[in-house]
Amino acid sequence: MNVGGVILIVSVVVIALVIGGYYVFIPEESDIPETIVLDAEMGATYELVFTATWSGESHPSDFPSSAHWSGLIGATHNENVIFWDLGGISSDGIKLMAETGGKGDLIKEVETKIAGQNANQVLSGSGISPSPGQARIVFNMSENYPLVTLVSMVAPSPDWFVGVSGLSLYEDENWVDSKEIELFAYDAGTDGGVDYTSVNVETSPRKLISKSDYPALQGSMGKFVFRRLN
Ligand SMILES: [Ca+2]
Repeated sequence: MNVGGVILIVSVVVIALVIGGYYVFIPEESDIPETIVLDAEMGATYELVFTATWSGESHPSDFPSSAHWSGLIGATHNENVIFWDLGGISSDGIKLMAETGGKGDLIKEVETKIAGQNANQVLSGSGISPSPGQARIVFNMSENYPLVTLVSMVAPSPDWFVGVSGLSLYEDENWVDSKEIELFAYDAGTDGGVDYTSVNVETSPRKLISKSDYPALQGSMGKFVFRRLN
């Protein structure tokens, strides 16, 4: 073998090692948006994909022309707090979210719980417009705050929303790999409107949060899929 051949072989091997090493050492975090601050002390990082299937095909009766979903809003927290619950009374934050999609009051409620060390962070993301469609957020979980609450308004609607409350991503002393939640419409009990575009009818006192009994809104509206990234 001549010298040129040896140099060629050595070069190929070195390049292969470099390329191999390069791929081996790329951190998995590289596909997480840079805006996410990683603070995963004994924690985990998750993505949530909200897939809305609500459409003129799935819910043909009265399906509104401007069907969309308000921006995702919620929190990571511990079991000392409940931001909403089926059979409970809506807070001002849930009322505002369910009636208008506004996040402000719910953010204040989460911040109060953060100050009391019962919540860790506000979760906030984009909505979906039009529906059907998808939205995605990436967030960190800490072992002291293993629960997720996350909601989005059915829009337009009087006070209807979907979401999860106190969903645990930590089970049997481990972070779960994934969790899929089928979404059904709830009625926040704060507005008596009976169809998508009813005028505002303040419900006072507030009724209990319940599954929507609006005939046009029965069945799955979509799903939340939580998936552990690292
Ligand atoms: Ca209502």
